[in-house]
Amino acid sequence: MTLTLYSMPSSGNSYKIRLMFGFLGLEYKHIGLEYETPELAEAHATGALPMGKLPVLVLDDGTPLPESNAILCFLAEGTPWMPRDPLDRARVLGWMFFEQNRHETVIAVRAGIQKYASRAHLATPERLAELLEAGHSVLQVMENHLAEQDWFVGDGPTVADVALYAYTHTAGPYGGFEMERFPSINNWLARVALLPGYVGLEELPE
Ligand SMILES: N[C@@H](CCC(=O)N[C@@H](CS)C(=O)NCC(=O)O)C(=O)O
Repeated sequence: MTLTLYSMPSSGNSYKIRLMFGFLGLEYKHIGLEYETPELAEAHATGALPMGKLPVLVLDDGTPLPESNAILCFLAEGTPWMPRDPLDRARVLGWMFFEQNRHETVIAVRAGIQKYASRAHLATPERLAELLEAGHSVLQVMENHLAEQDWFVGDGPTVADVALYAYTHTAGPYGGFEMERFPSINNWLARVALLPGYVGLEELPE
């Protein structure tokens, strides 16, 4: 099966999928579309992005699958990265919903409004302070959980770890969050980076 991934090189949501491909040791065709480029505008115009966002995984029959966490679940099905036990699967999904509802909307947003020129007007001192406080409370939820166990669900890494790793590992340098307050998160980040097949955010396929 030839899988094609439309991904944004600088985006954590897209990085999740590149990281998952690395951990699964799967080859894929990569089409990089960076923010605010004519190539991304063309992908929008031609309807290549069904929900209007990246990443999108395209199956070999041409079926497009959008939404990063849905793509993770699809790729991980039948592997140890997605538990078979119904309760553990639900726990994995719970952390992935947490990631999209409470984590990405704060941690990634604080980084994004400081990084992308077209969003700089959103980076007011009030908004940055609000996002800093909200981000620290989200990170504290993760810290409390990881103080008790090495991985988010069960005894090994799952797609919940992949989903949460993407924006957490840049929360300090890009988002300005005080990561020294979260030792269990830092130990978990180091554990993820040591897993076989790990690829960094900036390591794009040929
Ligand atoms: N919930 C979506 C969010 C995807 C998303 O927001 N993608 C952004 C980059 S992080 C994007 O495609 N931006 C380009 C655009 O809006 O044109 C997911 O997890 O896949």
